[in-house]
Amino acid sequence: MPPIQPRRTVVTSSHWGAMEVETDGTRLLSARPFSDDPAPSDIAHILPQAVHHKSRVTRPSFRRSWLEKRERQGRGDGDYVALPWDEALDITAAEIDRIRKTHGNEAIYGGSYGWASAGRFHHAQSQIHRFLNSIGGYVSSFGSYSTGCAQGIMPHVFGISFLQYTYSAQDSWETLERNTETLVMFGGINEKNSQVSMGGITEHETGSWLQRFVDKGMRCINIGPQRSDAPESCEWIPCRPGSDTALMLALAYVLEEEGRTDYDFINRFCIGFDRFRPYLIGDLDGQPKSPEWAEEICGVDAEDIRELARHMAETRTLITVAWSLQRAEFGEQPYWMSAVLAAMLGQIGLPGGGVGYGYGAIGGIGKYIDGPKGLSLPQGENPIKTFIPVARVADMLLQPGEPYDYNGTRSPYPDIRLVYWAGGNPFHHHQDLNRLHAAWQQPETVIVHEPWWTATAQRADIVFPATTPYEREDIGRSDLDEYLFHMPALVPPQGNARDDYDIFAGLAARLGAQETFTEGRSSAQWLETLYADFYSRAQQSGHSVPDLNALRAQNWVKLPTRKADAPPSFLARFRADPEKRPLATPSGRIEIFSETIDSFGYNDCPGHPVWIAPREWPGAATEDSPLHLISPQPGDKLHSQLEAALADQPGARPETVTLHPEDAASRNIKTGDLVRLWNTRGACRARARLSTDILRGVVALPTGAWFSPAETPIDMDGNPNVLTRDIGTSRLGQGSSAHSALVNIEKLDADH
Ligand SMILES: Nc1nc2c(c(=O)[nH]1)N[C@H]1C(S)=C(S)[C@@H](COP(=O)(O)OP(=O)(O)OC[C@H]3O[C@@H](n4cnc5c(=O)[nH]c(N)nc54)[C@H](O)[C@@H]3O)O[C@H]1N2
Ligand SMILES: Nc1nc2c(c(=O)[nH]1)N[C@H]1C(S)=C(S)[C@@H](COP(=O)(O)OP(=O)(O)OC[C@H]3O[C@@H](n4cnc5c(=O)[nH]c(N)nc54)[C@H](O)[C@@H]3O)O[C@H]1N2
Ligand SMILES: [Mo]
Repeated sequence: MPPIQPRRTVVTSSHWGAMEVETDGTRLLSARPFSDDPAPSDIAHILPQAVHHKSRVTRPSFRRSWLEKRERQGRGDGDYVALPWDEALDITAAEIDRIRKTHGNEAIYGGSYGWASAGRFHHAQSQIHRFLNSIGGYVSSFGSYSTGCAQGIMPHVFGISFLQYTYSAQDSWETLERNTETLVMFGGINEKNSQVSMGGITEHETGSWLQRFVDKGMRCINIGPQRSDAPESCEWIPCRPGSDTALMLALAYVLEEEGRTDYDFINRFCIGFDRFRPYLIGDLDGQPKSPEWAEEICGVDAEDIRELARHMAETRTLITVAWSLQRAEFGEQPYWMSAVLAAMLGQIGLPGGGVGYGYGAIGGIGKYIDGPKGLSLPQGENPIKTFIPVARVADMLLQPGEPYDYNGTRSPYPDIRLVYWAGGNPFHHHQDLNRLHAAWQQPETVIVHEPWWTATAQRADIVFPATTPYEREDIGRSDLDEYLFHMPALVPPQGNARDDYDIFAGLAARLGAQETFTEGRSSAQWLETLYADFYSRAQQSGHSVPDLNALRAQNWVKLPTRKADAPPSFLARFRADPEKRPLATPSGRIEIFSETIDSFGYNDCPGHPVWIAPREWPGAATEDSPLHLISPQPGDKLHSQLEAALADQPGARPETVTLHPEDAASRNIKTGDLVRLWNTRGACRARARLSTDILRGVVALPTGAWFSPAETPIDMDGNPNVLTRDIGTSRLGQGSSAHSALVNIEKLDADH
């Protein structure tokens, strides 16, 4: 019997915020948000039920037909054999060794996308990459589902990586409050999404900033399919999804037509306007991109477009663009065009003006934090240089050896024999899951580390039970947050779960890579080493942080690293002196026309921004698929995490789909009705909710339900990714096109 410990409450960090977690040393008893958080997320409350849920993976498990006959077929059939750790690690190491010796490390896919958990040392992506590097390398992935397309296009436009732009080169909330007069938000700035920030967010404040902006008289305009993407006090211009580029072009057209383009700015700081202008005014294709032209496409009144363009030209205007706009077919275009529109307004580099991305995506964006850096596990070097754009995983598995285009390169997909995943749930996050299910039958072996029996774990040959952050010691820290946390183990590992680190160390030892992977350290020793490095770097940069033992005693500390005034951004410095501080683009300027992109010869992403109608969007609706599906992030959780316990709540599953009363009426659907959504790719159930806050012709079904196909086949819990299309945004960005999908919807009888 373990000694009975007194109840205690400990603060720990998570991607959705800090939590005060009560434990008796054996079980988590309750979890509530950190009391100093002014606008806490409610995600925490379900944590104890999730951690102790019956769907935890408790033992190393092998799919029976793989274990007995090495059969690939049957992934997802649920017949598993549990084995003791030593035997499980022996079998797994032998299989990894067989694959690397027979096919080379280029046959191992370790892209392993996913958010996993906060906590710096036990970060699953760093762990798996370090392990795979230590045994000879792996095929990796580039970019993210969040911003993969933007990461392709934006460096061509501004000469800086998109992540650097969005996380560290945008104006702070304080700067916006002082300077911005008009905030034009494509896709809104949604407080729901700002609950989350990778690596942790302790004080949530996005919602309160928007309220302050409105209160001080800033004009805040939400453009998009849902009113709920911004506070009610903001204006809403309903606009069809997928059509934003046309609206931006029309705004640009008005500037040009009315002599409001800032030619001083264009001539001094940009290149290629002369190549773009003939397209804009219609000299190139006979079609002026006028407000009347855009009205047909976007459903926005032409006079409203004119009025907005004038207002933007006359006031300090910040254009913000949600990441969702580039998670769609041709997502490069609204991103590029928003930059061109901002350039024509001439306010790029002025405080509170220009263009910003993802202010509503992640709670940390808009906070300027000047804190100590570091605290991540070194991943080593990957000798294998082959990678894929992250969202092309099913294409890779289905088409080994086939060439594909990406950002000016053409390469064959590698021939993958082993898929290794830790810290992500592709059967939640990938598009067209029925297609992924078929692709998943290709590799010889699939290995997954998971705390829970997710749909991905259920499709692996080998499943290792991983601990959650509440079962191990770690440090919580994010560059976008001013807090530092000691995250102690609150309960013992559940079942026979092990830390990812210990699983990899066990495999590395059997594969002759023990020293390379562990450097002779236990996880406790790694934590000491990483923290000591962080501590001395902090000292050097003039930041005072407690040493590890002091942090352990204090549990958490708030560092004085929040600054209202960020130093001038790279764009402000460029504006001040474009000759001395040119951008890192080929021209040294903002590229309205890019010779580089033009030279790729892509008709799905030509040399300047253009409107191209997606294959699936409201304008292409048919009788069979009359409605446009958007699949936003869920408000009550992070992706598919904690789903096991959430799904147990009465009425929680299937997931709720929001639709307009007029779309519902013709189908006799009422709020609370069970419905079926379908298209040629798949079908799922959902629970209807009627709202006039969504554009007619659009339905919104959040992500996050575990893929749960029944025989019919219909996904029972409502995962939108059985409906979404698995195509790249274009040959340039090859991002996920999750938000471009047409569907049908009908009422289901209650017994379905
Ligand atoms: N249709 C549609 N699809 C989308 C999107 C969309 O907008 N529409 N958005 C996309 C975006 S932006 C993203 S980021 C993805 C998110 O997709 P994912 O990041 O894959 O989603 P998560 O549910 O966070 O998956 C993390 C998994 O890691 C597990 N885990 C947690 N901690 C640990 C740990 O310590 N060790 C191990 N081994 N596992 C752990 C969790 O149980 C969970 O199953 O979804 C994408 N999918
Ligand atoms: N609570 C919670 N917050 C999260 C997450 C979570 O899982 N849960 N995930 C986090 C992650 S990983 C990411 S990447 C970010 C993503 O952040 P975003 O990409 O901003 O999030 P989405 O929810 O996909 O989209 C936001 C809104 O964009 C609108 N939209 C969709 N298509 C279009 C379009 O074509 N045009 C216009 N104008 N609007 C459109 C939709 O109405 C949608 O509600 O969110 C993060 N925040
Ligand atoms: Mo994301």
